[in-house]
Amino acid sequence: MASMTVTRDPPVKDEITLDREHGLFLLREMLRIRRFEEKSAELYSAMKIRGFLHLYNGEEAVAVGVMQALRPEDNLIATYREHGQALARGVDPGAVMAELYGKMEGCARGRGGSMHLFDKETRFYGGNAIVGGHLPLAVGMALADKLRGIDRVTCCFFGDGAVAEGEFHESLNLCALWELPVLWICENNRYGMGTALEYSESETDIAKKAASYKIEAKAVDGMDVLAVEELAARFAEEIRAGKGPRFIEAQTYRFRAHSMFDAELYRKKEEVEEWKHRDPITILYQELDERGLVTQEDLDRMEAEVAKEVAAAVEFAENGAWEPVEELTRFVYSENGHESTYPDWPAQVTETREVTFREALREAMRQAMTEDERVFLMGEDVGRYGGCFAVSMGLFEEFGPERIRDTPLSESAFTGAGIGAALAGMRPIVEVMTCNFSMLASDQILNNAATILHMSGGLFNVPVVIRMSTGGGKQLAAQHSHSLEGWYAHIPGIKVITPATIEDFRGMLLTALEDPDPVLIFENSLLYNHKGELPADAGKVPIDKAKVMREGRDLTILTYSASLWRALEAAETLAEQGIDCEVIDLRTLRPLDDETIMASVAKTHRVLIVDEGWRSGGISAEIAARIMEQAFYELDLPVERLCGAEVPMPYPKHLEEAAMPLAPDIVAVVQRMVNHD
Ligand SMILES: Cc1ncc(C[n+]2csc(CCOP(=O)(O)OP(=O)(O)O)c2C)c(N)n1
Ligand SMILES: [Mg+2]
Repeated sequence: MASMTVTRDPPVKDEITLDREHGLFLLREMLRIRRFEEKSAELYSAMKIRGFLHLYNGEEAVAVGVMQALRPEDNLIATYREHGQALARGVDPGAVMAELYGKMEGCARGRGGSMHLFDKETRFYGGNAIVGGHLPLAVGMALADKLRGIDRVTCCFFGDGAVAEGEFHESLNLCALWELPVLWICENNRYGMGTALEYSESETDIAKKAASYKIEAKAVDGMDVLAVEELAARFAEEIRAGKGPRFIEAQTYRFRAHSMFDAELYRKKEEVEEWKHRDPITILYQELDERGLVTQEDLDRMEAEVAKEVAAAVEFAENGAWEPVEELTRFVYSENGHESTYPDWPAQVTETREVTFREALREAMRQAMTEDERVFLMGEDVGRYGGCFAVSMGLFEEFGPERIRDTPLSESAFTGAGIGAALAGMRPIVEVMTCNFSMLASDQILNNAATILHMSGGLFNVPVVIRMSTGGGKQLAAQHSHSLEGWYAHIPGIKVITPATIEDFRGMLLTALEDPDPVLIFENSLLYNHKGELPADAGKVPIDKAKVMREGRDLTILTYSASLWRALEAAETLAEQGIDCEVIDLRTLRPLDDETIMASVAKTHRVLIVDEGWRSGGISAEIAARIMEQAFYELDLPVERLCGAEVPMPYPKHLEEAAMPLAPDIVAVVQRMVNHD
């Protein structure tokens, strides 16, 4: 384990072998970023570039210095102030400028803009604009490499502002705990927008904070490219030697405003001027000059070359095309569909055996891990404890701690790590104990998993599977019992599936793992103990189709998850009274299978939606609206909804039951609807 020392001694400059060629290269790299950005500011004023534009002027030595330590096969992930990193990494300046313009030729097809530069060839994973939100992704990318034995460094840039975010602390802990090959670069430019570090941190020594997680951490003069390069190279080497993560606090300063909207009321002009005396470009020029390695002519020639390069980038962007509006919804989901690995559910079931839904799910995970070495399970207590609902019981002993990974309580970090590992080519299954807890990871799910494919213009997909329990009925009160699947179904970019049968508990997971995009699986905790007949050769099932579970002619009940069994029970009671209900298991809330729903509406002309989730703005409202839009004239009476009561779930049994749509409630509503005629 790395020692936790914070060292601050300046690098021994004389020991840095600096030849003319390399010195001029570094100078040119910084100049290139500086001139590119000055031009960007000009183009912003000319309204060619819009949105937020965060410039890097003053901080160039950090990106340029660090980049010298990286190899082509290394990963890079950065914040929204990332033009410098992208250019220094070798992303084509024309593609960067076109991205700033929002043109199709941009490095993210114009979908990301200045804050979201992506590039596959240079392994540049954004451009991320949620402060601290990309740190868990770096953890996951490095985890993917460690699991596969790939020798690669993941380098993650972020600002001092991120240090106050929970994701910083969760990520550093996870990274240090698992000894992952991440080079963390904190660009401490002393401000997070207009808030100086001393107004946001009780401890302003950032390297010290990193060291408290047992990560070897060092502060460096971020205005001195040679110092940054020297430290980054040493740290990268140590990471490659298997010594775990390293952390650099690069002390720097931005010369311009936070973004183009910033009036800079929070700092004095004199302060900025003072820092400009420490301009990284001047510092390097002087250093080279002292060593007799540079001349004014060199600088003039460089300026001319850079000006030409920037002009060419602008011309490229100017000549670029706008994405046709018809392409608007491209890259919300991958276009290459499933890569089929697992056999389908057998058409004709011959031999079966009775197992619980929990066991069926466990078998699916076992099969996936046996057949695909990219699959691993990660979450709180999934290993040594066996899973809080005992779903993964025994898998730890079978597959070991690398593939059945117990995580610290850090929903955001481990869910984000799953997303990062998926980005890097793994097929992680992330288990979140309950959907209530998933709210702590909602940033990762909503802002990362659901957006990256689209934001990167189709470059990077996220094949992660996130499982979580849902639903009430166990007297677990208001922070363990909610049904939030409908809330997640609101989000484009993810798929939301809700297994209710043994086939689906077993087969949906396998299909989800083949899906190129993020899939959320909501498992009602009451169903884990259900038993069913599992075919000997059970395989995968579709995750985009609803299923008619009971044919009927008088009324359609649309439902999903545990409510399916209540609806089927109600249908039996109603059948005894001569009311013949059709019961449909929606199975998937996003995408909804409109075809199956509308076909049933056309058959029965009456619809009741049963949803354990809350009514207002819930999935039942969406379904009712779709029926109105697509099958209004088929209806004999208004669509009705039976939903969870709009209360935080209460603890006492009788109140909990009153808050959930149970079989007798369904019977009563159906009777009223049918007898209404
Ligand atoms: C989670 C989150 N909160 C707030 C913001 C708004 N915001 C954008 S940049 C920024 C300051 C971040 O400062 P720092 O991390 O130091 O990076 P710098 O801009 O200095 O490079 C804030 C508050 C955001 N993008 N994300
Ligand atoms: Mg800052």
